[in-house]
Amino acid sequence: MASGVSFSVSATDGRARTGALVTPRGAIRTPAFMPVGTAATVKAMLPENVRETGADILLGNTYHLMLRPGAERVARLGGLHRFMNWDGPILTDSGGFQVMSLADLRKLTEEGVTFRSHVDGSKHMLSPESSMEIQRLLGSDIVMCFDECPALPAPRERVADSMRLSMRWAARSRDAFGDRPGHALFGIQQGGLEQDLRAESAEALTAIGFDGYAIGGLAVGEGQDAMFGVLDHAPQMLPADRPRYLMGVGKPDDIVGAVRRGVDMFDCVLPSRSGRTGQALTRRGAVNIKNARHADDPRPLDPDCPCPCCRSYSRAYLHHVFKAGEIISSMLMTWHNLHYYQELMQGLRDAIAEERLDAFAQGFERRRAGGDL
Ligand code: PRF
Ligand code: ZN
Repeated sequence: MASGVSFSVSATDGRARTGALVTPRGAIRTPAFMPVGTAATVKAMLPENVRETGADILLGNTYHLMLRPGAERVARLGGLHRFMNWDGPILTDSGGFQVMSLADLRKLTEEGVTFRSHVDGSKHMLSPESSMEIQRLLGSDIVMCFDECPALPAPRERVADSMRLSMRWAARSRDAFGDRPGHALFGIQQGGLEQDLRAESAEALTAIGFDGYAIGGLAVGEGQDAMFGVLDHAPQMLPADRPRYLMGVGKPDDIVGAVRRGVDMFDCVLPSRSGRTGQALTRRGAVNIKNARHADDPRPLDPDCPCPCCRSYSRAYLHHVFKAGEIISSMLMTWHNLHYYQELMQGLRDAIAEERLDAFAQGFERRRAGGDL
């Protein structure tokens, strides 16, 4: 591993692991959920409040920050941590995946990808080399390789060609990253739903050698059964002594299923985005605060949740401020959702440490199936 960064597994339960990824900016307890701070903010939350929900690390995005405010500017202002007032670790995604989903007029070549900004139409280029440089300027603690990922379903030949391009880009990312003590570089496995392509990708990445390994190319339209089918094998293909990160996942039940299959790290916009659109995620499933049945309900979202939203505000109030378009609606709902995710991760970590993950997962399912109060 890069000097100054270490990963240790302290307990296992079946394929699930708990431990810590330690960086100079702090330890990341695993399994970990990383709130998404795309544009140098976890929307509607102060960074100190994100920390209070129990988050050890945030995710930032190369694509968004290179376009606005620009990586050079962030570097001049002291780096992303100082810029956004978050002193814990930050993982940055490399940009390729976001270019493919957000940018206009994309052109993909062996060299990289050219595209027009979705913000102002300006023309840009990203390559393994420029992505490593931007993530260095941002001051990212965990840098992701530059990769490419087709939406599923896709023909096998398209998935194979894309995976092999991503593996050539992984080698170029490794070379361009160089040796940066205290900073980690993660490779990204691709290969769609094809087990042999996943294995080929894992071998290519392991031969290059990374500080951690992501599983990319999932949660792109294949559905949970297909995703779990891949996760029945993919994590085991990656080195057991390195963290495994499932990118862009997921719903609470996706996370529980992936942890049971050996995944250590997650990120997803779901808790923050759904907080802004009026959906609360609770141990009894999703609650749509827009629903008229909440208008006179004096109870909190979840009576057992100790978050500031549930401690002090009723469903009736949350319904009202959502309907009125008040900013506090996004703040309170996001706080609850992020708190719920972090509490779920702590529950998973404790259950693994005490070798009772099966019972934990059963209780998790039972409460969800029971439904909202
Ligand atoms: N690659 C990168 N970022 C990602 C993904 C990927 O495959 C995904 C897929 N779920 C989300 N974010 N670089
Ligand atoms: Zn709450």
